[in-house]
Amino acid sequence: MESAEAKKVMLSGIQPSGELHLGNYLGAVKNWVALADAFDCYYFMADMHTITVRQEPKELRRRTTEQLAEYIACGLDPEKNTLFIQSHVHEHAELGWILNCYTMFGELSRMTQFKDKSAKHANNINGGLFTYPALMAADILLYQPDYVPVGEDQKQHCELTRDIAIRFNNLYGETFKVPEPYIPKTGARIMSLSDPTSKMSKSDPAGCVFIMDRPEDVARKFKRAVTDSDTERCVRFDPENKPGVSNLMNIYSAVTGRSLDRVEKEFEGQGYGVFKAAVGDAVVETLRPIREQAGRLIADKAYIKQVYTDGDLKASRVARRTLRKVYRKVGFVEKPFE
Ligand code: ATP
Ligand code: LTN
Repeated sequence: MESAEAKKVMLSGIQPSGELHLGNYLGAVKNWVALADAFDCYYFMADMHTITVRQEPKELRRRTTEQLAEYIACGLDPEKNTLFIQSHVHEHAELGWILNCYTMFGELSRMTQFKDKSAKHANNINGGLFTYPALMAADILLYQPDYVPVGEDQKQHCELTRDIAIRFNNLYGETFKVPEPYIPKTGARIMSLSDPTSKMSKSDPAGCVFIMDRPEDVARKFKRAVTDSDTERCVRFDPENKPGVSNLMNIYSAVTGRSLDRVEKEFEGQGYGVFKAAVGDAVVETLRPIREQAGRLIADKAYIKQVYTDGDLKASRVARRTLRKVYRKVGFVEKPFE
């Protein structure tokens, strides 16, 4: 039998900056669930990243524990996955500082997420927003993962993490495993239902379907989804010329597991109205059990606390080991007492 030590390691995180949405689920969490048996998995609430944009403290606290309940409701079993809160494991901040010193100004300046967020929050372009990728590299490298399952938009940060790890290893000898991003074939980039040329995001509630939305709201959002103004009016996958319909096909394919070809055949000769209603129904049925289970778990505060307490213990043990090695390599004097 394969021992836990021999399993490959997976790690990922999501910022509790808003409610979990369909893009987060299809681009990230759904794949985490599928991989739980084959890998040693670590998933966390990236609350330290979240404060790079101003938050209401009470809301951040609520969303962090609710996000954990939603992870579990999506199928992440706490017995099989280490689920924790980033700020509980202080090694993230400590390694984050060190990796800041091995990350170049030019590299940070090229990050698309920094450019997007600094345009969106022009009155608060703080240092944390800029150095965010060094903290993300620390989040990852502390756990020596093989893969980082994320949506398409995080590929650039994962590549920078690899560059930082390689740079450090070249200077000090093998210290970090160099991880690879793990990006799904369908669902890696779900677009907004109100503007299919921009990605579905928490900051655009109209075009965003939240995991906790009521079924009638999910159905309504799909009925109102922007389709394309071409004269053809048929369900065909063509992201360039038919971004609205192609996005809905991608969503339908991801939730039903049917191929895009099969989806095209299924709706042959049907109008957009029928198609949009069918996608809405399929998403409602996918989200229904998740929403119901999340509701129950959110109410069970003692259980949620137990899960993040256990997660903290396990994650801290692993993180401490890597950080100790890094402190030694960079030349810090060993602390006499732990
Ligand atoms: P924000 O709206 O603040 O930019 P977000 O909705 O992009 O946030 P994140 O916390 O940044 O959410 O992302 C969490 C995970 O979900 C990441 O792995 C990211 O790649 C994935 N993800 C986010 N949006 C989408 C999307 N529209 N399609 C597919 N995956 C997505
Ligand atoms: N940057 C990510 C969230 C995130 C993350 C990570 C993802 C923070 N640390 C480590 C994977 C691994 C985002 O904004 N979606």
